[in-house]
This record gives sequence, structure tokens and C-alpha cells, in this order.
Amino acid sequence: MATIKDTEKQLQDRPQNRPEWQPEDAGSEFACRVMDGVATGHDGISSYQAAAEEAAAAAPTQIYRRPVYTAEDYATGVLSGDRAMLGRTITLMESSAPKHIDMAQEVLKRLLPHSGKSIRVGITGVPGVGKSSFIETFGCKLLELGHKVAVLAVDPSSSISGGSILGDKTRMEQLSRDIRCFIRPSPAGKTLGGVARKTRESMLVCEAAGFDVILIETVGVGQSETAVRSMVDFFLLLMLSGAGDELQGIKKGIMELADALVITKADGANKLPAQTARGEYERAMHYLQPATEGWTSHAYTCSSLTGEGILEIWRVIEEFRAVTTASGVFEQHRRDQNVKWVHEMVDAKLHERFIRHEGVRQILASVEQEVAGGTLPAVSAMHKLLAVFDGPSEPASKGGRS
Ligand SMILES: Nc1nc2c(ncn2[C@@H]2O[C@H](COP(=O)(O)OP(=O)(O)OP(=O)(O)O)[C@@H](O)[C@H]2O)c(=O)[nH]1
Ligand SMILES: [Mg+2]
Repeated sequence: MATIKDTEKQLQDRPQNRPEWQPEDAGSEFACRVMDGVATGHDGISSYQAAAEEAAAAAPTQIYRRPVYTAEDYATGVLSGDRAMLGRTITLMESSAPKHIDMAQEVLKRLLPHSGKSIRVGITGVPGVGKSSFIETFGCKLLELGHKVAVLAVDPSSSISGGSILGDKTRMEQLSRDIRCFIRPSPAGKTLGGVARKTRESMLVCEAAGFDVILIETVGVGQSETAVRSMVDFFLLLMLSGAGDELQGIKKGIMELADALVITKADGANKLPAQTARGEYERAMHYLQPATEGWTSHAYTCSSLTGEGILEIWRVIEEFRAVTTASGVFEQHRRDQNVKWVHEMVDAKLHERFIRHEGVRQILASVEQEVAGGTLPAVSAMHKLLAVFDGPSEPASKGGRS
């Protein structure tokens, strides 16, 4: 970092760096100086001009242009199993730019008839419970059985922390190297709803590309489980043995979402405690509402390290599919999810419009203050804001033109 001495020396060496208005005898207390122009590119490698000239000299007729794909190109690419096009299409689904959103919808319309033929499995659990390790071992087992596996994630914190779950591909080393598997970290987004929308659409794209098992990971610490629950067929809750429910932040409500509960890390010295915990949870689950109609959720143990219990969990999922398909619950569940999804998106869009409405923005802070200060009842505040949002109603026609 430059010190005052450095600045003084620079001013002595290069007096032209002084602004014109500075007194002649000004000392270092005048910190203002004119910076030298940048001779190179901002990365300091070479000037853009020089680089462009170099490139032009090397290949005078080759100008790189990003190819422009049509909705048909994206859809055909995905359907033919072209991985590069699959990646591009998912990037398109994840984009929040208005022009991409229209294109993404065009592509989705083409892909929708080809989607839906997978089993969608949600996986949740507190940080460190072993989700990534589980997905690695479980995913590899599924590949062995001949399945095509796509792994997606919903991580609403990724926009704040900058990181995203599934970023830790080290825990999924084998899986991420396998060509039959497609892994995509959580999309970034400002709202959970936005992140969930992108993942849901990516899931449909993966299905159209022929992936028959979709695993969706989410951290079990907030509302993201509910968002993931509402887009999957089967919901798996991973738990640790030896840690109290409070410690794991597990509420009864989350256990009620689970179609199966799995105690992880059941190996070595932890094997026995894991089996004890399984028994305890099994008893506790007895008193809970079933997550899916006609299906009784049970507790299991597994080890991603040794692979013990992993296949059993897949068998449970297969049985779930068979039972719920026979009863019609599987399809009904998906239909309900789609309808609910539409309403959720309408709610989110309306809220967004409300928040952005110029008139609402002008009075929102003061209305909030009045409510917080107890001078305006909440219901009156709501009416006041909605009146501004709705605008003046059309005057009734008096009939005929004047
Ligand atoms: N002994 C044993 N350790 C395991 C097992 N599964 C995971 N671990 C360890 O537990 C730690 C956390 O595992 P992760 O798979 O990263 O857990 P996670 O739930 O993905 O964690 P976050 O990504 O932070 O939410 C790692 O040190 C793993 O090596 C297991 O089956 N047995
Ligand atoms: Mg992880």
C-alpha cells in the first residue's frame, strides 16, 4: 500500500501529477493527484489494441462469434443427449434476463412432452450430515444398476455466501467424473422461489435428456426443504445419530415431510449408536402424519463409506414408486404439485409487481412505520397500500361520447 512518503516522492519525481489548482508549496497534505493513464489492459498483460492487432494478424479472417441457437436447436440438442447443449439449456433456464426467460419457455414447451419419466428424489439434512457423500455412493450404485442420474441442488444461501452446495465436487469425485451422470450446483438467486423455479425447470430438462433418476439436494436448515418437497416424488431426510433433535434443527414438521429417514455414518464405532437412533426415530415416526398418502415412512441406517444400507434405500424408493403408482397417488401428487406451482409463481410475480409499483414505493416505508408505531392497524395499512397499487378505478361510462 502506498505511504505518504511514497506520495511525496512521486510528486517530486513527477510534478506533472499535481492537479493544476494545487498551491506551488503544497505538501503531502494535498493527497489529490492525477493518475498516470493505464498503458496496458487492466489485467496488465498487454494493451487491448495490441492484443486485437495480434489476433487479427494471426487469423485475419477468423472472428469468433458466439453461436445463436434457436429454441429448436436447444430442444433437439437436449433430446439427442448432447451434454454441451444440455449444459447450455440449463444455463438458459437459470438466466434471469427477460429475453432468456422467453426463449427458455419456448424450449420448455418443446421438452415438456418428453419429461416426467423419472423418479424425483429430494435429499435433505443439516450441514455435515453426509449429503454429498451419500449422493456419491448412492449415485454410483444407481449407475451400476444401469440408471442415468442427474444431481441438482436448491441452496437459497448461495446468493449471499457466493458458494453453493454441490460445489464440493471433491465429495463426489467418482460421480462427477462419470459420463452417465450430470451434476449441477445450485443456481444463484435472490429469493428461494426464484432458485426453486430454476431447479424445477432444470429438472424437466434433465428428464427430457433421458435421466431417469433426479436427485435434488438441499440443506435442511430453513424453508428450502418445503420448496424441494413440493417438486419431488420421494423425500429423504438424512440424520445423525448421537445428536439431539434440537441440535440438528429438526422439527416435527420436517420429519413429517419425509418418506424415509436415514441415519448416516453407520460404520465403525458409530454403527451401534446409529442402530439405536434408528429404533428411536422409528418409534417417533409412528405418531406422525404420513408424508405421502398410503405410504408408511420408516427409519434406516446406511454408511456412504462402506456402502452398507445404500442399496436398501434404493429398494425402498422403488417400492414407494410401485405402491403409489398402483394407488394413483404418484400421478395425483405430480398434478397437484404442478397446479400449486402455478399459484406460487403467480403469488411471487404479483408480490414483485407490488413491491416495484412506484406509488407503493413512495408510501411503503411511512406506512410500515405507522404500523410499527401502533398508529395504523395492519388491515388498514393493507387496504391503503392495495388502493395505491390498484390505482383509481375507472369512472363509470356516462354513455356516448361528448
Ligand atoms: N464415517 C463416515 N463418515 C462420513 C460418512 N458420510 C460422510 N462422512 C463424513 O462426514 C463429513 C461431512 O460429509 P459431507 O458429505 O460433506 O456432508 P454434507 O451433508 O454434504 O455437508 P454440507 O455440504 O456441509 O451440508 C465428511 O467429513 C465425510 O467424510 C459415512 O458414511 N461414514
Ligand atoms: Mg455437501
